Amino acid sequence: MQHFESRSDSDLAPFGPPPAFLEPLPAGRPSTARGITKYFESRSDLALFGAPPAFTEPLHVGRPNIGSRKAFLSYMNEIFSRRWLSNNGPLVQEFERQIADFLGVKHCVAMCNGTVALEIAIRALELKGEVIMPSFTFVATAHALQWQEITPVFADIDPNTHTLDPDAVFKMITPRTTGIIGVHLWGHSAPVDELQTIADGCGLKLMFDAAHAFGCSYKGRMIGGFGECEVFSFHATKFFNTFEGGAVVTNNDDLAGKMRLMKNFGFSGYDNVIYPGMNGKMTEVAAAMGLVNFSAIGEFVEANRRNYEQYSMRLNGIEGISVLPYDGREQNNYQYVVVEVSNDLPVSRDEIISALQAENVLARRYFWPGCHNMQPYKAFYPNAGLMLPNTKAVADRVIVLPTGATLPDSAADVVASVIRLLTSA
Ligand code: T4K
Repeated sequence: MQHFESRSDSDLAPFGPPPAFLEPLPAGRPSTARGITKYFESRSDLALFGAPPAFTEPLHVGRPNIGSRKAFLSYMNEIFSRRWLSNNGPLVQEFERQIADFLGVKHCVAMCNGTVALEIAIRALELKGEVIMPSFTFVATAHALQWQEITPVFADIDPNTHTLDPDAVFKMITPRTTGIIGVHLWGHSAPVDELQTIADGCGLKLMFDAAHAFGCSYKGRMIGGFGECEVFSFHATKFFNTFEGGAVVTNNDDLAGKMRLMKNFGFSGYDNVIYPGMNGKMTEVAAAMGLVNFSAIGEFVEANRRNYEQYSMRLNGIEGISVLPYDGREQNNYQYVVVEVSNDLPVSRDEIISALQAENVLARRYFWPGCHNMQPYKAFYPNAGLMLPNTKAVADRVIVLPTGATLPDSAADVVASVIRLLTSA
């Protein structure tokens, strides 16, 4: 087995950069592998060793789900006729109403992306000093704090759920701590009740980065109504997208009012600025995309669920490989198919990714190596890793696989065949 010493991203695509995903694609699903079972009989059948790739087009993690083009184009005509493109237009207002209803919350404040939504929520909650969060998340969670000169303090995760470990959170509290940001990673809820108990007991504010968790529930209630507020991302790569977009949802009237001001420069009516603010507004085009996609989320969930079940069925039988399970008692969007690779295998996680990428299955190692190993956090807090053994272990063993409505049926077979070949001694 070939070993790759370097861990840079370019090494993970041994045949050069993947073809651009922005190329116009033919209608329908990407072409499928040829005769999968027969095709992968020996290692020489792997693209890593020179065989043609299993898929002629790249299968991306985060390939956007797109609802009715016709409905979207009809919204575009409406927008052009109305000549109202941004600044709390009618489509944004309708989008906010539908999302708040769906989540069962009082307020949805739509924004231009999830990161700005996080920044505004953090600011509106008046967090300062130190805020505890997981290191095992997309770096935007940490940046939203650091951007406002608040210190992100990284607490370790539970290796079984990949979300914050409440005991670890408790240990990181100091007199400077003002809040906790739980992350519902992969759409799996953070330990909401336990974090709320800690927050209440220590006088801290609790909010959630729910970027991955639109359409998911915690103890039967939709994620969105927990903590002081919850923040969604509607980025193109999310299960439900508005091209770029985000929202803060909350049941707190004052907080919602404050955030509405903050996302619009602090304007309260013409020429009247009553608050420091920025530009966090969602456009009408984004809201139109949101409305169209919102009406298709049932189909998106169904496609993701099918892919997750296929992957689980094919992969869970392979020694040392397991798919992180979704809790069937909850509502899930199944957007992240997360595979864990045991350290005991004769092949490393990164070698598996290289082999999959060679087949045009562009698997990712989210969220390696953890925020604490990225700049500026690595320089600011060089010893943070000492408190994060589970973060390191999980970040080193995770692979995220492509899913979504356009995934070919054969993807799970290909991935399983490749991994089976690599892991057989
Ligand atoms: N909190 C959490 C926990 C998050 O995961 C995120 C975002 C945020 C906060 C911040 O929310 P936003 O401000 O983004 O709304 C991607 C996304 O850009 C990012 O939104 C997302 N998390 C993160 C998990 O994934 P990258 O750096 O991995 O993006 P990139 O360009 O490598 O694209 C990901 C994959 O998607 C690639 O395989 C290509 C494919 N893709 C991408 C786009 C944009 C497509 O097939 N079509 C597309 O249009 O961050």
